[in-house]
Amino acid sequence: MRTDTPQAIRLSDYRPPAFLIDEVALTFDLHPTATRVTARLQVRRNREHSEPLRFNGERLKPISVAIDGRVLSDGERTIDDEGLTIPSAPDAFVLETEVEIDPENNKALEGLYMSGGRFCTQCEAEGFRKITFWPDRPDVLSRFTVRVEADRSFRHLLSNGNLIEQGELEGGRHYAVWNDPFLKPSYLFALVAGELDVLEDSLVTMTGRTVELKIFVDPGMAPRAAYAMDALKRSMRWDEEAFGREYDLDLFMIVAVRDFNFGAMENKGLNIFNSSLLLADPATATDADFERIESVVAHEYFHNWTGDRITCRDWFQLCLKEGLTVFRDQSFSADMRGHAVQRIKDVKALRARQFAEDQGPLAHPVRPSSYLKIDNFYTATIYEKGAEIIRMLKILLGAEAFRAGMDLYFERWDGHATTVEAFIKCFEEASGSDLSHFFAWYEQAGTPRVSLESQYDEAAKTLTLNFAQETPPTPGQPVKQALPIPIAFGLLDGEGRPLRFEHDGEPQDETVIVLDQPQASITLTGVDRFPVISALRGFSAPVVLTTDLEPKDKYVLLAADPDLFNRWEAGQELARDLILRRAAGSPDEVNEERYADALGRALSDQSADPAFKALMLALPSEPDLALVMSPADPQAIHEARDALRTRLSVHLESQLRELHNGLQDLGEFSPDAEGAGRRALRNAALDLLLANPRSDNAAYAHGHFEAAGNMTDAMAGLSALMQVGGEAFGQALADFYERWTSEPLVIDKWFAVQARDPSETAIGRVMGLTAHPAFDTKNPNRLRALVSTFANFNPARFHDPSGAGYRFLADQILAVDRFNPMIAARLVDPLGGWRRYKPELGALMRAELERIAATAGLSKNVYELATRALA
Ligand code: 0A1
Ligand code: ZN
Repeated sequence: MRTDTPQAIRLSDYRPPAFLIDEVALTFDLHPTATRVTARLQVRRNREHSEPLRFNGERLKPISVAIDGRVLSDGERTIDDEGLTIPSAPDAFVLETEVEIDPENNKALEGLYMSGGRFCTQCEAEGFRKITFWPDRPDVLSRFTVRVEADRSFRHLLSNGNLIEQGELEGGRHYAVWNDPFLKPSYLFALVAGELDVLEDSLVTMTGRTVELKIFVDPGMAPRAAYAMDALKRSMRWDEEAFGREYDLDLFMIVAVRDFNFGAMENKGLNIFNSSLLLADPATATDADFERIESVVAHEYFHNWTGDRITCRDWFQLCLKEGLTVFRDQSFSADMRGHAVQRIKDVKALRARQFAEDQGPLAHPVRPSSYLKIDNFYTATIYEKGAEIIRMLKILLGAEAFRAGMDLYFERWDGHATTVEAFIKCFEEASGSDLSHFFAWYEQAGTPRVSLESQYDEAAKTLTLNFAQETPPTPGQPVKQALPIPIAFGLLDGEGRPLRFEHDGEPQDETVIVLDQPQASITLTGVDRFPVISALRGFSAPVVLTTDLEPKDKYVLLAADPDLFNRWEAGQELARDLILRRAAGSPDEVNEERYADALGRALSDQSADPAFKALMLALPSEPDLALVMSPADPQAIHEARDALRTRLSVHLESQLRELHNGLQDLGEFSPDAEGAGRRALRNAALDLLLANPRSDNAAYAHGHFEAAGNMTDAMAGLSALMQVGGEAFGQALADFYERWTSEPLVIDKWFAVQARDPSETAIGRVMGLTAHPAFDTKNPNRLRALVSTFANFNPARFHDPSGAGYRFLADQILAVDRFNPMIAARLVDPLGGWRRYKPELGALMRAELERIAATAGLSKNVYELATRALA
């Protein structure tokens, strides 16, 4: 157990920084185990106060501290575990510090560390304090000049901004000096040094400036950066067209590293990426990888305006840059890959991660009001729900006023660190609307439940819609207020034809109402036939909607709703109810046949996009089903879902085989939406085919695996063989491993597919894999491939009644916490839902959380999450 109770940081305690730094010159004398960092800061007291100077600094070996050229004595400054204090600092002065750090032994991967023999940095949120003494907070904005010196074997020496000088030094060393003309907070600082290959290109911006583009990767990997480069150019063009935002420096660089805690990082002019989100070719990456790369490259690039040029005043405002930037990358992906398909995928991810978070002990508002470790708040709520809020803002204001608000925000706040209030104020001013009520979306945690009941009056041709909303309590917020919820809807008749109606006397095909009270009732007129309501079209708000629609109405929507999101949603709801009935022991076989027929018709719709059909074919996931079953019984869900899959498979067999045979890639592989959509449908058909327990399954799956001409199909084959199990799967795994041993990103997939295996013997294999020579807990990608995949995507085995799955996860958390608290903390989440599960499982989960919380020497990161999960 921790003997000290870590102090919470509160939004209400925010004070402007006591000291500002206008300019900084940093010098890095790089050596793997002993790097010298010299910092020369132009410091000035901010406003009138007499506070001592207190800068952050952790794990720094101090060499010297000087003010205006005079070295301070021990009595004039103190240095403790958390930083440097100078009790009486002048009002304006030059502070020079020199420290030594040890990148080689930095396995927390924050600050300056080594990955694959190269130096690299990660400073968000609080890593810069592990590099030098600094007021490490996002509202201190400075101009950086950085000199990097290293052995010549570290061929490329990179930092933010423009290269202004480089040359040779004695003793086989060389140097480079970088200057970043833009003001930035320390968390956007970056440095990379090492032997790298580079892929180069350029882009002419909207005002005719040429920007050089460089992607640095492991030697030999440059061809695998081609897709990322293409995605970067499309992102840059899109930001000009959609938001009028042009890139500002003459150079934009991206570096791929193999050891990285998260996905990627938006450092000014020098993005650093987890190599899994940058490198791709058809042989080694799946369509899902290509899609992720496109979206993450866009996300980090878009941060240049929403994050870098305008940053957060404090970390409570994290959604200001993250929610907004996710909204921007989702809009980009929708333009690249199709709006309906993208929306469905985004909502699936939102529900799986954010709705789950909101239902558990870790629920928090999009703008939290206190934290122990900000690293723990890089959550689905801040990112994905944050994006939903922006999306609602656009729906409420309309595209034009939304754009005017964004323009005003860029104009007003460029070069500053600001707040969510200041952001919303721009939209109030640009649109003339009062958004004070809307602001509650940022401060209130929890997913609103909206119910809709309707009454049709055939004689009067009116339809009355009665809405009610309620948000369940979340930790620390027992009482909730009503939120403004935009609900887009339209009507269909019983034959699936769009049905016009009048709202406020205006004829409409579709409309949006804003539900801002606990209850509301609206009456539509001119409704000529009995209507089927298609509500919350496009998922116009992040809520759980329940309606009084009957299954027959949902079949109408499934067959014909012009809103493709709701067409998909109707299918999901029908399937969900069928699975839950089975899980409760009372299968509805008549409706299962009906559902299979409806799915068959949807699959034969020639006008539908294959990517959309692939989504239609996938049943709700087991974790999604666990969220709607109370208490959740993962084994029952697994069996019920499998049983429905078998039924569908038998019923649709000839159609599935036709899809599988007919959709083979003939020409060259293209990672675009169209090619990916065809492969997705073909592989979804294969997946379902395998649910039919036929004797030729092993041969069929093996045939697919052997014939695969790209990684997407190979992985689909391997997953299919996993369903078959036994010798066939074992042999394929062995062949796959042998073929790809020297490709770490592919070996990650090899670990992940085994972690997903729901068969009873799989848990032993997963545990055994931690002793495999290729397993490496220090590499976050490898750890995630095995441990996170197991805990998050293999509910049947993670929730094994023996408790072995929980124990395994807790052991991993404790082991990893000793060197990488950020990553260890991210593994706690699957145990957090313990209250939602069957009591016998919940008790076992809770016991593991208690064991974690009681461990001596726990990091603040894990301590915070384990104790919140138990509260
Ligand atoms: N700002 C990044 C996310 C990020 C945060 C912390 C990191 O350090 C471990 C890394 C990346 C983004 O939104 O992409
Ligand atoms: Zn981001």
